[in-house]
Amino acid sequence: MNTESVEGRRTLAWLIVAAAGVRAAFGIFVAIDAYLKWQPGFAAHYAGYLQNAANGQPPWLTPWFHFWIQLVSPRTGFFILATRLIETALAIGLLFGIARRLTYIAGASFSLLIWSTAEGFGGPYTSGATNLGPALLYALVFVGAALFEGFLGPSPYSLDYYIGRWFPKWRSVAEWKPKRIWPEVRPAFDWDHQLGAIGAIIVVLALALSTLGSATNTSRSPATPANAAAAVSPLKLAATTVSPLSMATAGQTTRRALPILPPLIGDGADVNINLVATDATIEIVNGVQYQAWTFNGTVPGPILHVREGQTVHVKFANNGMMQHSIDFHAAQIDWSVAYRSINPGEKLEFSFVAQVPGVFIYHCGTPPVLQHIGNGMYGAMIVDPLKPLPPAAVSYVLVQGEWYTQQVDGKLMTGDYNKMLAVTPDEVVFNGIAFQYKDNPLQAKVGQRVRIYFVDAGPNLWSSFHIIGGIFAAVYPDGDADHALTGVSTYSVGPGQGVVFDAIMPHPGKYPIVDHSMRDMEIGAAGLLNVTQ
Ligand SMILES: [Cu+2]
Repeated sequence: MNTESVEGRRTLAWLIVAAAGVRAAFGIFVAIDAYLKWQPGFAAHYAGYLQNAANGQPPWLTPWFHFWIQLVSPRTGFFILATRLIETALAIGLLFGIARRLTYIAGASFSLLIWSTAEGFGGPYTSGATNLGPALLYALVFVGAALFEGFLGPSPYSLDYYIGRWFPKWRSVAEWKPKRIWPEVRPAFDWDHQLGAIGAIIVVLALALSTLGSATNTSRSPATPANAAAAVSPLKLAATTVSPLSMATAGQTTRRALPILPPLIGDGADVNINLVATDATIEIVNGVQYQAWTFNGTVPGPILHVREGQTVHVKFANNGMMQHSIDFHAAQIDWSVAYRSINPGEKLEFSFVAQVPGVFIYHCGTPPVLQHIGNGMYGAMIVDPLKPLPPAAVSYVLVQGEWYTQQVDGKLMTGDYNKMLAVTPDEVVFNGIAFQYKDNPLQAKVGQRVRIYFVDAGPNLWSSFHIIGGIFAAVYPDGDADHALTGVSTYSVGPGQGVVFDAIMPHPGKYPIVDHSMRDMEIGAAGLLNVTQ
């Protein structure tokens, strides 16, 4: 354009004002984002969001996400600080127009990195997702702003302009064409008009971006609590509303062995336990699979049965894809040593004396623990008391847990960390599979004492344990004979707690065993006790 004519100068001046307005408006967005990054919630959930993004991705992306998880997991502190500093620098660079060339390059690269790691590629590249993802939009805005300002040349609405006049070498980080002749500031119109224009551009962009943001967040599916939770999350993920229960195969559930209390691991003073953290695809309701993180390939992990006073020697190996650990509620031990996280391929050994009888959870304690328990890393340890409970004719072990899912493909699900945070489970289950004891009931005889060792693994919900048509003959909170309660119909078991329930059914029949929290019963926490003559 002819910048010598008054008309040409006026047009150029307007475009430079517009570019400054776009940059400042975007700077406000990035500044808000940077502020949120400095909040404690970001640090607390950083690893969870990264792993959440890795879930539900197509198989060809698996190596990329595993590379990042391996890189970031042992060094989350560094990556959290780096993210905070980069975002803050970007916000300052945009708002004040400092080192704009560097800011745009760093901003676009950083947004692409977020898009392809923490955000999980967003976009129509994963099952069930159609949104572009804010990180990709951010990258496009950085590129667009760079092109716009590169075309227009030096902008008097930037600190770069004044630093460059005082210290010319600065122009190489500030401008796309640093050799261009820097004009004197010759405003073609007064400051009132220019500031008014910048303000108007900021308002228009704010409205446009917020509309766009809400459109990309809600375009995929009808509103549900889970979607609402995902929409307010600082990082978007490709969650779907497909429920595993809605995809369950009709008909008889696969028959599995009933969860009968196994014999003691050993009779002597010492027992050995081998546990391996390993990824496994398991069934969570008839015909629907879930990519779980497990102990020894099952959810719950193996039932560990020992006796009060025995010394338990634990060998723990990590064959998973990220750090894991093991935490025994039956132990009294320096947790910072015994329960420390180990890397894939590493092993860990420790011993403890099972001094306190009862029924206890064991679980992975690697942050975010919510995600590790939520993905299936839990099990039950029973420590028989020296002063025995009344003899039972039959003993079962039920471990209650919750599944928070997103669809990978078809009837294959994976974990959804945002749902875990929002406590919106898709299933609440006994021993990993919804409704499995409806088709394959626990068995007892009339008048027999039937014992249920019960653990609520959570990770989040209390269980209000009840047998419909029955009153427990005894309830032993924590599984200790000295804690016996009688005449209890329904008893609360908190996340991480274990309780022993004794039932003696006076009449034959099929008695529902439920979590009396009705929602949880509807979504899987229901089975049957079949009492025969
Ligand atoms: Cu773990």
